[in-house]
Amino acid sequence: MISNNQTLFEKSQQLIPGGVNSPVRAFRSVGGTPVFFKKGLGSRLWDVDGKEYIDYINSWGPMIVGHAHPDVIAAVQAAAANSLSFGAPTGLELEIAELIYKLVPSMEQVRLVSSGTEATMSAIRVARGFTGRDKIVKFEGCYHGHSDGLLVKAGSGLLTFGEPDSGGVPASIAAHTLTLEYNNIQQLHDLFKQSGDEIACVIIEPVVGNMNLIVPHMEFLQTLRELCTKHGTVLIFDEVMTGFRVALGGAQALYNIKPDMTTLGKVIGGGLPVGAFGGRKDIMQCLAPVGKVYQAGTLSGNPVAVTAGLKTLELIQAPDFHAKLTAQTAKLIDGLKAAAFDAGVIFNAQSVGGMFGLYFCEKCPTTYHEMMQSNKQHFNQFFHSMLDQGIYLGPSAFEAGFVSAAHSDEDIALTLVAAEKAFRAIVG
Ligand code: HOZ
Repeated sequence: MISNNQTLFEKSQQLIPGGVNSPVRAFRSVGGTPVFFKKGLGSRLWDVDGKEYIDYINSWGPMIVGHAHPDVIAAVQAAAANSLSFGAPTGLELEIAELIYKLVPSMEQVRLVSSGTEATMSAIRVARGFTGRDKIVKFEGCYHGHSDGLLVKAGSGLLTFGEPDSGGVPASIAAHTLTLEYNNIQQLHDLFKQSGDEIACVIIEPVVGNMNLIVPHMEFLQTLRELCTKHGTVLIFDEVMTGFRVALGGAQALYNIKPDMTTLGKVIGGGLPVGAFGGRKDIMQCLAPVGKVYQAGTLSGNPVAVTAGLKTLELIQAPDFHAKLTAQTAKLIDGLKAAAFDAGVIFNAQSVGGMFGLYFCEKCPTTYHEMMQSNKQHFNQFFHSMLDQGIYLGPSAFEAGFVSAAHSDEDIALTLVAAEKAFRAIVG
């Protein structure tokens, strides 16, 4: 029987490259037909064929309070009635800047943009303007959006398709990007010894969510902080994914490391397009119109999007919000590990706050190379069995998963019943 999903996908491919507006969504890595959604509520989604799913993507992180939360929807509706955009300042922007500073105190000044890609791209420009240096450092398998200089040995969709470097990026631009192995302290020392004083900034996902989930070693983050300080290099924490999700104050609060700059996205917009970058005031003062580093955007600080973000940030400040989210995510992970063990499947999993990683290998990976050891074929079998049973996971072995505050005990229990069946199918 031809489904609406299939029909829409076939038609979309005629007009939209690959039928999707962001590559991972095309299911190329796992095979099959992408799901076209029409409705979400709380932890659940419904596709165009009317099938219901428990959602563990949550729009790749933003839907931390669940889909269509009534308070968020009401706030957005009220804001929309006052115009969708002004292209001029509003009090809402000051309100969110104050709130960001309160929750993430390293962000002494902040500028709002419309996506995580814009946030990281702009943060790097400011860091270069501030230091007068060109070289930047990133880590293999980390993904910081799709600006040219950051598509070097990158994660997310590039890993999904097995090509960590993108076409269309001039070699002369990529040449300014140096790439090190995540969690490798020796490589940090070696690079900074050799060219520390030429490095404008180091950008890092303090918990990686774009080559599946990778947790940092404390000593690695501490060494990075020390070396950046010693060499006058701007340390940028890309907290687009981890911000407000692994803890209220993000990964920098969780690990007690203060970056010079931070980039935000996802949760900060509550599902509408918002990004932000900010940090030390002396660095941020390099931005136009105060300083010489140019950056701009017609929809930056959009009142409706900022309202969704403000309401979401208000909701996640409820007492124990993150403790409950963390516990619920851990319950899912513990249950999955037990189910895999019972079925005799080589599997591991871990979570940080409301983010989790699933690995079809013995140990939780700590680097890109270890992550590549995960059995992709087993992941794909698991993914499709879960999807058939109405559990929606990221369609790639290299993406992290996300739990929301709307995920109930019943959701977790249903997920684990499905997982038992999915693991058993793997061993046949
Ligand atoms: N880059 C996102 C996952 N890490 C995927 C974005 C999307 O397809 O919406």
